[in-house]
Amino acid sequence: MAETQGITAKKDQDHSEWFTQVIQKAGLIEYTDVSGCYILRPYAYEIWETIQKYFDQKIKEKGVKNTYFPLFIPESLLKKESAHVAGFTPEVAWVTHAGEEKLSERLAIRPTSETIIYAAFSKWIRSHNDLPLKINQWCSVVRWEFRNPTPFLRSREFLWQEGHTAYAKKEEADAEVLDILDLYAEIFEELYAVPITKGQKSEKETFAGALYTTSVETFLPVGKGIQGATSHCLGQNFAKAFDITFLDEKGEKQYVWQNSWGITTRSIGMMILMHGDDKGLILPPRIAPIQIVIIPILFDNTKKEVVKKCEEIEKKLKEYKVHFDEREEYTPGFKYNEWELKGVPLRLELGPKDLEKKQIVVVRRDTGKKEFVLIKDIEQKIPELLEDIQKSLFQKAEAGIKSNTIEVNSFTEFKKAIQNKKRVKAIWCTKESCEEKIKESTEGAKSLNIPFNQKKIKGKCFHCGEPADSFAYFGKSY
Ligand code: 86X
Repeated sequence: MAETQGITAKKDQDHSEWFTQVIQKAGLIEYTDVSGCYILRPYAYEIWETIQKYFDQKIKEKGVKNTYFPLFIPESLLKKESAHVAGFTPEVAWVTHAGEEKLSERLAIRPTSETIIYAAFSKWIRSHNDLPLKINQWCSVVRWEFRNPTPFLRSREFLWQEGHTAYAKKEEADAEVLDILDLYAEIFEELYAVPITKGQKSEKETFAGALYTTSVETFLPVGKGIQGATSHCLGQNFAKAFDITFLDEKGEKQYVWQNSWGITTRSIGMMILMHGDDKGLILPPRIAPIQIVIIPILFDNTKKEVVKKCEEIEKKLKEYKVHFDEREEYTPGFKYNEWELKGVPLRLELGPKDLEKKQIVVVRRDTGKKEFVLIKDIEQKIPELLEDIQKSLFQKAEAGIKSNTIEVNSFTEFKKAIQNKKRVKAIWCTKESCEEKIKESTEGAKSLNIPFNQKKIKGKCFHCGEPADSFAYFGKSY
């Protein structure tokens, strides 16, 4: 079993090799013959299902309905709102033929579905009674990236949800943008145990079709910023391009206010990069497909009793995702390594000596800490431990981000901090022209976002010296 061999690369020395080994050996990803396209094996897909289930329920509570739109978008439709598509066209994959027959019009494989969805919105929305309209779809999209593809982080096909909504009033749309952003923040912080910063994207990083773009961002131990999810207020840009209008209470024709928002399977990659170590994955209990693994220490003369006790314990823990590893062809030590590699939060070991003492050995994946727990206490002790692991993973990540963040006052300090792979906090004008210059002279440092959680200040931009009223985070990024 190739996937059960240990990780030979170190996370902080040979980072990308480490990532490649972890995702394959832990059984998350299989490569295929198409560059940039990867198999999400059940162990990865189960994580995505947990995210789906959580988010799906939350948006349904807000009145969002799921739909499914076609994969193919006719070229003329994709290019209708040209402003937002212009920069992206090199990434679009096209279907040109059916069999040997050339199609009369090329069909894009959806890179995102604004155009096809808003063409339908313009048919469905007539009066204020048709609003708000809130739909979502879970699907895959294709963006033919040319930068080196990486599973989860930059794949040519990936899974996501895309939410698309239309409102009569701008204030309603504004409120939803932040509501959805809060849900994304919850996914990262509560499920993935990944601390994020909520904020607004700079002019340069705003989606071209949007009035403004908000995001959740984190900063990884390798020294790179990464966007977790985005929630856009599209204003009336698409409404005007696709003629999405309604008659208000006074019978006057108005354009709708729209939002779109999405989270992708990239989020799984962020979690892996945040928590993993030299032994492999470390999965937070709330998203782990297996939360507890039970490993029996088997000897011929005590096997029956030990297995029986393990099965009893498995039953006691049926509220959790438990796996009893009964395989006899592997040693306990081999199994420990394998489940560590797969990131299972808790390992329970039980042998004849433990049986005598009516106890079980419990080992945490995150700290490696081992303790003996009386079997009668496990129903009380296990949930405490799982919660503690969830919490400490978050706290450790948070401390890491904090220690990797530097506040600067000048561009000289800024460049030095970027070189040292830090997240940089700086008072900034937020202008596109300023960001372009920063990017050029730092080999690609970008703003992450402008955090919402800050007070307006009267200051000067660290780079151009123009008046600035807020700080932003910057970094090299994924
Ligand atoms: C931007 C905007 C938006 C719904 C989201 O961020 C969340 C979910 N959509 C997506 N975007 C594009 O519009 C786009 C368009 C084309 Cl044609 C493309 F090839 C790539 C794209 N990438 C991103």
